[in-house]
Amino acid sequence: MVNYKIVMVRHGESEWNQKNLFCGWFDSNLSEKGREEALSAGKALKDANYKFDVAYTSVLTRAQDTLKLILEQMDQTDIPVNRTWRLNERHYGSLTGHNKAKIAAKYGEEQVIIWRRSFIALPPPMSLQHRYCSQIVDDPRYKDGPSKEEFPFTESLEGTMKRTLPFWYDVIVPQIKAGKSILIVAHGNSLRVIQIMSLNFPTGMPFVYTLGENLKPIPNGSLQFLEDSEIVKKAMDAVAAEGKTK
Ligand code: DG2
Repeated sequence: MVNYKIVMVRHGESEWNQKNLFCGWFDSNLSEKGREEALSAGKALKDANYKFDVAYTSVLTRAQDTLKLILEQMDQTDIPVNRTWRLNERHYGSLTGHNKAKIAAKYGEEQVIIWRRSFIALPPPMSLQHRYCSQIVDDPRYKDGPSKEEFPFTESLEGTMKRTLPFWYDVIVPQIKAGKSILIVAHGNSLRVIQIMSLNFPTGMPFVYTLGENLKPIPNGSLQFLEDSEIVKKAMDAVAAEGKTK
């Protein structure tokens, strides 16, 4: 059985993570703790003897700096690094820059859970008058995309998935299949949509999603099918093939 492995890392703690602010497309820097986290991620990967052929990241500084620190720590700064807005964090709309706890106090915790984790819920869009709007929209890093029509002013997880998965399938999957060793450094939600939404869940096969303390998925093997892995793979391949012409 062919196993494909890919290493994914959420960036180190940003200054806005530290302040508990909705960040989205705002370009927050890494905090000191975030830089340390990136260095220890690099050390762990180096100790585990990972050797990468290529790396992918978003156009946001917190992800790029994390990747840079990881590669420096691994003595692998010579590999190609590709940056794309498609791996950006989901756009948090008008919530950007607001404290998550204060927003929960104002609108209720339930509503904040919906805004953060529902697949379809859209945070209210960022208005042109929003404090951070022009800083984001006029940022020259977006001169090559997204287009004016695609440029988001808020995003649901579904919207994030729709702009992230084309990059996953068109660029990353062929590299994985070609046997390349790949590192992706991105964001909580852009990684979430890749990991979960790109799975072709087969019908009628129970899987166990193990949640640790605080109801967060455990880092290793959080998603396990009860069925034998060979059978699961066949079923997933069949689901993936449903959308093909032949
Ligand atoms: C966080 C994620 O994004 O927030 O935008 O605030 O991964 O870039 O730090 P990241 C943000 P939650 O969806 O976990 O609230």
